[in-house]
Amino acid sequence: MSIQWYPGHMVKARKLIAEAIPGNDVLVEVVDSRIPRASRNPELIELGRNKPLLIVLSKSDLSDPELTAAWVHHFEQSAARRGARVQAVAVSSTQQRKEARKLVSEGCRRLAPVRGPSSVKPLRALILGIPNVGKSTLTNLLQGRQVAKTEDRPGVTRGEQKVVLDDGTVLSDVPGLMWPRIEAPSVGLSLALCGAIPDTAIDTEPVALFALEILLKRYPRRLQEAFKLASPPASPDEALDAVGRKRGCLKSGGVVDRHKASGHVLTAFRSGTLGRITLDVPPTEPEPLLLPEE
Ligand SMILES: Nc1nc2c(ncn2[C@@H]2O[C@H](COP(=O)(O)OP(=O)(O)OP(=O)(O)O)[C@@H](O)[C@H]2O)c(=O)[nH]1
Ligand SMILES: [Mg+2]
Repeated sequence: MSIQWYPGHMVKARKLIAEAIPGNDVLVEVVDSRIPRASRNPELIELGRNKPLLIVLSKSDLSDPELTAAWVHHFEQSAARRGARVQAVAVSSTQQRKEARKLVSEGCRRLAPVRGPSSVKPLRALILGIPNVGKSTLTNLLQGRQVAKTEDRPGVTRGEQKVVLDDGTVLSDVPGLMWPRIEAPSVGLSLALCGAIPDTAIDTEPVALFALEILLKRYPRRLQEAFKLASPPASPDEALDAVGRKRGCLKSGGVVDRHKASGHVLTAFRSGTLGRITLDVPPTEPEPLLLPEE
């Protein structure tokens, strides 16, 4: 099944971002650390091709720490092989502001050494990425107070918001940008599962089945424990029915309400109840990821 979500405001967002890129020294691309491959927008990669890039893996409190470290390594290795000006760091909103500030500002300084505190010109960084990955949350974390509106739904930020940090860095938070055609079904499902596409734009059952398939393969005990299932389900379908029965999602005649059961699976995944999970596994070899070239 294919999942697409490209509402009208995305066209405006794309134009705004394309116009903002040239005026910045570094692009800070926020990707969801649970899906570092699926949450990279190919259009943003293309638009930012000639700019130094700091890849920030967000929501690292929700992803598998070992795989997050492996992704950071992978991005930097792939970039080093191609002589690309790319750095990668992982952050979380649960982190201390000082620590996040240090990671991001050191990454930016390595990418644009002629800007910033030692220069008369302040560093200008544009925070971009797909919707709901935590761009505005990162802006607030770096600023140390709530300056940008955040909410747990995609499409919250609608315009550009500039913030000046106390070291003079000018940060711009912009709307999240999706791309018009998501080719791989697994990418659409991953984006929906991680909340980058609103539940109102999708059928939640295939998304829950996708999550259950991964859980059964890679984390079967966690699934059993989180939903207190007596025995390990044999298939995603069986798992969804078992979750529905456990959570009392029954229609008349005792039939499981699979839509309601799907909601429980999605909530458990997104809230971290199922533990720290990374859906995208990094390649073992550096791959020719789309990155800017020196
Ligand atoms: N657990 C966890 N949640 C986070 C983290 N960062 C952001 N969030 C949550 O993710 C949701 C989206 O955050 P936003 O900062 O609004 O995302 P955004 O990328 O600005 O979204 P748009 O403006 O819609 O493009 C909010 O509910 C945040 O609280 C994080 O590090 N950990
Ligand atoms: Mg935002």
